[in-house]
Amino acid sequence: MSMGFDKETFKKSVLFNMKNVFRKTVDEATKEQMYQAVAYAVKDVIIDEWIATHKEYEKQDVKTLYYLSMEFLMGRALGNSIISFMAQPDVKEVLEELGFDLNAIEDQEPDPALGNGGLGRLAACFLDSLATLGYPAYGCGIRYRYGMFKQKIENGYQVEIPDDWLKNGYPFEIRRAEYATEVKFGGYVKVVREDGKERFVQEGYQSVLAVPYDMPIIGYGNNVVNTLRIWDAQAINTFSLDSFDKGDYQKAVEQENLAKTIVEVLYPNDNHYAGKELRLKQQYFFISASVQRAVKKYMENHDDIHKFYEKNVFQLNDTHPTVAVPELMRILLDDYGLSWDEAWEITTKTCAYTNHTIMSEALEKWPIELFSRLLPRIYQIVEEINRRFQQKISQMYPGNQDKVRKMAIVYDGQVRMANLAIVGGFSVNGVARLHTEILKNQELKDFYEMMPEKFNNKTNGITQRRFLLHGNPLLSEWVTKKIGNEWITNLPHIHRLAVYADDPKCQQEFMDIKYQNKVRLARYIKEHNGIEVDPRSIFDVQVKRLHEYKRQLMNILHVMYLYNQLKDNPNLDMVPRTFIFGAKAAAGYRRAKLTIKLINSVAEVINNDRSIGGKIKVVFIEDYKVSNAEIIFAAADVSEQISTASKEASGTGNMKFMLNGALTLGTMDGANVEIVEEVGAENAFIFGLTSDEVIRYEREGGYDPMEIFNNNYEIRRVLMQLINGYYSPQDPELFRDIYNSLLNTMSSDRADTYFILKDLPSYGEAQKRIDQAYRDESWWAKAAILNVANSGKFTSDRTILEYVRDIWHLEKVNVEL
Ligand code: NBY
Repeated sequence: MSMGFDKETFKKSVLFNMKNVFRKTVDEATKEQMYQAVAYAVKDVIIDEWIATHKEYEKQDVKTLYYLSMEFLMGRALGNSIISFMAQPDVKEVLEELGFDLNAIEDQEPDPALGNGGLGRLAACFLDSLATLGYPAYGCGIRYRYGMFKQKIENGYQVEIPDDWLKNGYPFEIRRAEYATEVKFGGYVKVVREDGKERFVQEGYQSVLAVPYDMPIIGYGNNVVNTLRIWDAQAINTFSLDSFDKGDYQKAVEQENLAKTIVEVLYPNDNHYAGKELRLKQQYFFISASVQRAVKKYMENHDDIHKFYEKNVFQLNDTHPTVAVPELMRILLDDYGLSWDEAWEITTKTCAYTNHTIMSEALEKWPIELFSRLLPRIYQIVEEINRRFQQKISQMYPGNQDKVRKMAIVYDGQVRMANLAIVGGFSVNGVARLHTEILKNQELKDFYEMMPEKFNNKTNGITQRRFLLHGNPLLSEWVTKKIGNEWITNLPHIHRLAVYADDPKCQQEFMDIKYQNKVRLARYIKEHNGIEVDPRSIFDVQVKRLHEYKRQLMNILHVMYLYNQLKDNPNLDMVPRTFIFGAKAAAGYRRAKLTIKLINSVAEVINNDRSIGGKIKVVFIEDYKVSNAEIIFAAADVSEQISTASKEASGTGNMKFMLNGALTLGTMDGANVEIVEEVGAENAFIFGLTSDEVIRYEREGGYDPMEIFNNNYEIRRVLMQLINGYYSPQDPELFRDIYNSLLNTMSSDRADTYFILKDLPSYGEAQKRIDQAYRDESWWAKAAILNVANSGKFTSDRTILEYVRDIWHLEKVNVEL
């Protein structure tokens, strides 16, 4: 138990906060008020540790990581915090004594959803591991007024509802007005000559005030509390008579608007670059504020800016924070008067870049017209970085214009952010072994040849504290009963479970727990979707963002195929199956939204057909998010990880399922490769083209889906049902676009870009193997236990230790109270 916690003190604190915040006693309080009072009481518990942690960092003059990310998909803080100071049973008791149920209180918290999907959630897992391992780190991001939209399904269609997560205030955050910082946009650059030297000054600009809010990141049982710092924007000189008089009325209003719009909303695209001006403003806004603050903080306790990199490291979470490179250069050149070479050495020793995708539509490229207008001084610096880099290319590859064309930072009227991130830092990493190899050998081949020493792999991980300890209390207790609790901070220890995999009693216990978790999910589905599902059926789950490369479409086409088989033969011998989907589509991604409609249309027909004896059910869970994800992973039998090989950089959902004892049905893509390596191919269901095969086809201009359409009757039958009104009698043309995308005909893309028809037969075979395998309960239980037992590699603690060893070089800190 953490030293800061005492049950009676905690109870008093809840009562005190209830009175102080709401002017109420506990028996008058609503559940929402109770949640707030408990959250404030939690803050009371950790506040001294939070202060002590930062005192200790200062005292030891530690090197600090700044994890720069547009997204932090934190999920609820309350339950996780209570677990971190190891007082869950006590808090539960206190609440019971006050007449409340802890789960119901946790349910009152809005999910802070300042992220889209994998990339944002990875950032959140990393912060958890950093604090638990005791490493000095800040998460730096944006305090979006509206996070990831809430998804409603109406008539089978996705409807987006604004996520007003700050509506009732967020009790865990603290506003730090004392660190407010000005960020400048637009205007022009003036050259000032001072004692023989040129200085560059931005004039005629608009600016906003960046105001940070801090959230505590609580380490597990170690008194360490790190900080997630997210920036809000405020108008700088709220418009005064003064500026009105000077005729600056227009500008004052504009600045007011800029502040309001800049942090208004998270862009809901994942793996897709949209090129919106406001997005670039968001990027520079939080980066300028974070970098300015990091430099100031460093200079408060040091006198030599040249050694900045010895005490600071910036990790760029994808290219979105890449303006950190020219922004640090700007501060060093313009504010500290360093020479270019001095500034460049510091910058390139401070910055490191993580790549999360090879999808070409995700590559960030800003038109120089827009970039230079918004960030005139930054653009000059980028031009100079580019000029010097092009010179270097020419030296290394004399006369090779092709190399310049491919690697230049500014080219074809665009600033290429990935190239800038690679050149401006000392490290480039991919997020799974296969992904990093593809970067080195295909996408970033030229850079790898020129600077191989920068490239390294860091296979992603997840925090077992949230995704097992908090999300799956039954399994978590069972594991601890069998092997002790060391797995909580040392996941590879969970391998000790392997010896129980063959034990019939343990198998039974494991399957009972899985069953209870399925009952819990069934209850959730009944409550939220009004659909009855049978917890004795196989729970086959695909939850993740909706994207064509992730191939939810292949999954539902297979369901349509199975349904046809059942209609032909209602006595078909199959284990009842519940196909569970959960996915948000980017608001402007039409085909993804149509796929959601298709899934719901198929569900509607199948779930209401009594003739198939309930052998298949299809459920689309509304509003997939971190809080219901925890319930879903715990209840899954089958984990669908079926992306087109080479497209999913890593995946992290795959790891969460494995940790909860689901078997992977997947392609050899991303981290699936390493999952199979750990658990053994015999304990997973692998199918489909390999990444080499996909890449070869792509080089040759694709394959011919029409051949499959011609020769495979079952596939043809399914595809025809997309256009004959089978699932949309009122509008037979509804799914025409999906049909066309597979076969092609008119669209500009290659037909079946993601090899869905190509992989469908082998996917169907793998599904059959699952049906057979599940009938042998003992085999299944053994394989499931072995999945849990072999998940040790996939803790984000391991990932962080590798980043620390190879990139960040941080020292562990002990915090005593
Ligand atoms: O990052 C995901 C990858 O798809 C997944 O394979 C990997 O496991 C995960 C963590 O490394 N990428 C991802 O989630 N990307 C985004 O969410 C994203 C968001 C916005 C933009 C691009 C990508 N954007 O350009 O606006």
